[in-house]
Formats: sequence, C-alpha cells, structure tokens
Amino acid sequence: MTPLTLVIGNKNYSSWSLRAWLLMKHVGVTFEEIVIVLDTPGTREALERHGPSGRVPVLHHGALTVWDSLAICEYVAELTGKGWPEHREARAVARAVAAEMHSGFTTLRSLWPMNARARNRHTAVTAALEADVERIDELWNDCRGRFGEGGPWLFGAYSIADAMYAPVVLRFNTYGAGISQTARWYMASVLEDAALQEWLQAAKQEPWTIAADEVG
Ligand SMILES: N[C@@H](CCC(=O)N[C@@H](CS)C(=O)NCC(=O)O)C(=O)O
Repeated sequence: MTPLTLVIGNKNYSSWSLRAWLLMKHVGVTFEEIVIVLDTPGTREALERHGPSGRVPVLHHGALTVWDSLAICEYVAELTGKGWPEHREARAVARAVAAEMHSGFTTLRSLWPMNARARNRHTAVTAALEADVERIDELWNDCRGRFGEGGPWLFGAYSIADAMYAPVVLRFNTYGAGISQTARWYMASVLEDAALQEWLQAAKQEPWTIAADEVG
C-alpha cells in the first residue's frame, strides 16, 4: 500500500491529533508520523505546508491530503474495513456519538484543555461544564449498556467512537471529573490501552509547554 503519513501536534496537548493517531494504531495500519510543535513562531508556516486548514491532524496518502480528525478516521476505516461497528444500528449510534463529540462539548474543551501528563488539576466547575460531563457520562452508559457486550469499548470492539472520546478520558483524569461507576470503568479501559500508553509515554518526554493549556 502507498505509505501513510500522519501529521500531528504535540502529544501532550493535541487532542484532535490523538483521535486519528489512536484509531490508526487500533486498526493496525503502518504509518509515519510528523510532529509539528504547536504555539511557536514557526508553527503556522509548518501547519500550512501540510494542509489547507492550517490545523492538525493531517493525513497524507500519496497525492491525497485528508485534514480533520473525523475525516481521517473515516478514510482509514474505508481503507481497512475496520473502525465502525458491524451491526447497522450500532454503527448509526457510533456515528452519532462521534459526531456529537466532533461538533460539541465546547465548554469542556475550553475549560479543561487536554494536558496528557498533568494530574490533580482543579478548576471551578460551572453549570455548563457539569452539563457536558453529565452528558458524556450518560452517553458512555448508554453505549456500554446497549452495545458494549463482547468487549470493554463503547460498542464492544474498538471503534472510531472510542478514539473520539479518548481525549475526554484524559481530561477527566487530569481535572478529576465526578462520574458514574460505569464511566469510571470505561475510563480505566481507555487508560490501560497499550496504544494510549504509548502516546502518554511520548507526551511525558516532550520538552514543550503551552502556557494557555496549563490550567488548574
Ligand atoms: N476539527 C479539526 C480541529 C483540528 C484542530 O483544531 N487542531 C488544533 C490542534 S489540536 C490545531 O491544529 N491548532 C492550530 C494551532 O494550534 O496553531 C479536526 O478534527 O481535525
């Protein structure tokens, strides 16, 4: 197969990059990665060299460039036949929860930025933040309850939905979200995942800090 190259941001902070990277690890495709250090004077130029949106992640496959984390996951799912649940109803719900993440939870994303290596951070919990946390908790419970049989993931087997919510798990871990037992159990599965552990080890080694994302 034509080689795949995934362009990502700092592993400690780039939540969108993590989604595409994790999915690619889970479906077992081989790819090269290029890390662009975010929040430096050279960042903009480096980002624009790789994709039209000036954002990461970006996937290069031969002459094709795919930007946007969910579009990359979809493309990799088409290449490999892996990534979405097999059953049509489960697949429809998996797409809905992935889309809900992609287009929503803006309060959670802005008040609790992903900071993979940080622990025991505390921030004021606003009503809007609490509502985002509660909705995610409800959603995880619903997926696990209806579709989780047969594996530890939201739809049993690993899917794009799990990749989409992995950065949320890291945020909950950093800022200490109050969540249900099922949600805590799901978080433990995500945190023990070998691919995520590989990402976290690399994040720990990174020398860069983004002050705006050091919260709590
Ligand atoms: N909707 C896009 C969002 C991508 C995005 O916002 N990426 C951030 C990093 S996580 C970025 O590239 N920021 C540019 C910058 O920091 O200069 C996606 O899903 O890929």
